[in-house]
Amino acid sequence: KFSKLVETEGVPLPSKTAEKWDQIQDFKARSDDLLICTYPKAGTTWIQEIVDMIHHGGDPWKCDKVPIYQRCPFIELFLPEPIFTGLELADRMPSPRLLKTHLPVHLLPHSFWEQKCKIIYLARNIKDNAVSYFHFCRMNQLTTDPGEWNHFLEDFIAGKCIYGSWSDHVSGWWKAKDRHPILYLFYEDMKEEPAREIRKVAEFLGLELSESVLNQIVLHTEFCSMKVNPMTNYTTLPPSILDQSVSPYLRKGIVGDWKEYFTVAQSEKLDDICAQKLGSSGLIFRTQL
Ligand code: PPS
Repeated sequence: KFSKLVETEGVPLPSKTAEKWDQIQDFKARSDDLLICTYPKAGTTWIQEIVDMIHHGGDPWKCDKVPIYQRCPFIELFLPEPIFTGLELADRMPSPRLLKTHLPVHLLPHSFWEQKCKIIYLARNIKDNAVSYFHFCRMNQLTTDPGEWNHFLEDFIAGKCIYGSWSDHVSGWWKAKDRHPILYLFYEDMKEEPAREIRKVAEFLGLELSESVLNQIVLHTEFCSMKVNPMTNYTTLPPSILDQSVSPYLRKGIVGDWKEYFTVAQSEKLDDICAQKLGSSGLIFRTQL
């Protein structure tokens, strides 16, 4: 496989990302950049498409000319030549840019803080996030095989997956929102009432949405719409990168799929982790309620 994991400042990252670490840290954010930040598989593609739709007044024809990963470059991603890298794409892009990262808060390039860029963080409950990550690791041909579910879950809990510990990620960004312009959203809230959450995003961006534009965005970004849209479902990448015959990139898109995978003991273990790591922070996920 293309990329092994290399520990970078305490966080496992793909070796290609680690090799270019200085370049990533020197990234020149612009003050009107909007950064979308998530732990992997929290619903990044969903919020990316929502924000791009908001920027284009809800017009799907304007949005869906190119794949989402080109409209919203993933800054620390390095793919095998001749495919783009995130930094190159971002550098070429006119402002205002929409950018994506999975970096934990302490590894974000400093220029984002210096430029006071707006950031949207989307979090997903630990159990569904783990299941989605497991299937992604199975179909992602660039990183090592995750093995069986039980084995993967142990690695996930130990923070050995790419981008490290889920709880450090969600809680680090949660704390940062008190000091920076960060809109912190939850996948479960978006599933419950997408229109309400889309309105929050528009408000954060200082934009107003008419009812008809809002409805259009809700319809265009529903799971079933995005699943069949080649500009959002990643089928434009070859199977040598993402093998969708193993598992589709937009797999199920639901809350509670974890119940199909977890034993009672595993579920209790993750509840304990959330209680210990998030307990005093005020950060509460639906699975904990
Ligand atoms: S990545 O690679 O980290 O950027 O992947 P990411 O987009 O964060 O996560 C993929 C999961 O998000 C689900 N998804 C959606 N759910 C509901 N509605 C919409 N529109 C939507 N778009 C993406 C996707 O199905 C993956 O979750 P699972 O549980 O695996 O289906």
